[in-house]
Amino acid sequence: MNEKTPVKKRQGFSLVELMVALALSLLVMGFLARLFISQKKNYDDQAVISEMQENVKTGMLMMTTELTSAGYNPAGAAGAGIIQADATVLRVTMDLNGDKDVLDLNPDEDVTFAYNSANKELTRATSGGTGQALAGNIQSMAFAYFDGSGNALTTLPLSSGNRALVRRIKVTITATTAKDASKTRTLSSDVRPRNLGL
Ligand SMILES: [Ca+2]
Ligand SMILES: [Ca+2]
Repeated sequence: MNEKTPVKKRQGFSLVELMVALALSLLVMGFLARLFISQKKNYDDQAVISEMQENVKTGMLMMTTELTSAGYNPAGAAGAGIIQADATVLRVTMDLNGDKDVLDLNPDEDVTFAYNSANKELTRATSGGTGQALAGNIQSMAFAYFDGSGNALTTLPLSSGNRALVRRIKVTITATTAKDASKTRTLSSDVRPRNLGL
């Protein structure tokens, strides 16, 4: 029996093997670290985007719900309707309590939605007062107006004659994140105030 060969085979790792093993594990660790960082960034981005979408969806829903009642005029004597219609300002009235005026608050009968470009906010004001923020981090907001045949009424602000023709309002909002202005989401919604033109 030659005992030298088995002894040699039982030797531990050579320095070269150790170096190779170390290099490989460093590569694997580096890869895993990069994977983890990119996963975490994806997750953070998603969280920021969902927060942004919630913010803009909530603001949009509150606005469109209220706009649906524009022109509500059950007593036929309040003169309710669209008071101001511009690209970034929309003021509407409605006689929600049916007492022949549009002056009452809570529920508010005279509401203005506007885009505040300085603060990047969608605002809501009552009775022509100061707007309060409904949603922040809004990069842009635009109202578009259409008549009963679907034709766009494009001369803004609309004249009183054109305001009376409005049957559909399209709201488009582009929101961004506070952290990163390059991430945006655009949301559009159509409102057909059912009392306009009645
Ligand atoms: Ca009223
Ligand atoms: Ca009243």
